[in-house]
Amino acid sequence: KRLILATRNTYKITELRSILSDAGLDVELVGADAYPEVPDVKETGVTFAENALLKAHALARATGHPAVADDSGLCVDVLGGAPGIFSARWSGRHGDDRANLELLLAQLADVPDEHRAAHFACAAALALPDGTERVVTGRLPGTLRRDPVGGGGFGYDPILQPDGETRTCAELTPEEKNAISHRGKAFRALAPVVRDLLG
Ligand code: ITT
Ligand code: NA
Repeated sequence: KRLILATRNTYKITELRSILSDAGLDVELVGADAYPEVPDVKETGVTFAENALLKAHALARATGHPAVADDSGLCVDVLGGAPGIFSARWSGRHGDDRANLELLLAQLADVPDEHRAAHFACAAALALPDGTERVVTGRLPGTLRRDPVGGGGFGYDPILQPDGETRTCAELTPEEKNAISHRGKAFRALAPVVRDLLG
């Protein structure tokens, strides 16, 4: 059985493949890049769950295969949850991780360490071609550093230090990050749901 991963973000594809195959799903995992003719959907939702469902439904409808999608971001307490669903385009340039991270650090320059709590959030959605849908969420709580540290991961990984860690997410191995991450939690919760619905 074929399951489409409704994302073009190569880091996410790598993370999702390893999380879903660790969960023992007996399916062929195919990235959205295998369907270049399917246009990207606009992320017009106001929550991570709405956006994840929009992406999953669009791919499932267009390909005739079940699809899973992720919508995720960084939520900063002192900014009332921003950047949130706007994390990938916080600087105005979608997908420019460096510009997004640097703008956020500048905005938080005057915020003292004890007020730098933040979390990564992820909604993981499954959609079937017949319109059936499921969505679950996961979180990774932590504190924001003042300067980026570490070369792994993507996005805001170099500035988020998970609670209970001395390293940033960008200093963790992929296995260590998957074990505690918002995306790991959400997709490990989604895996049995996928297994049940795909039979
Ligand atoms: P797709 O829509 O194709 O999945 P995208 O990168 O645009 O790719 P999102 O809309 O979900 O994905 O944006 C997520 C943004 O949130 C991403 O660009 C990062 O800035 C941030 N983010 C999400 N998960 C992260 C993680 O595990 N580590 C660091 N930053 C993360
Ligand atoms: Na998004």
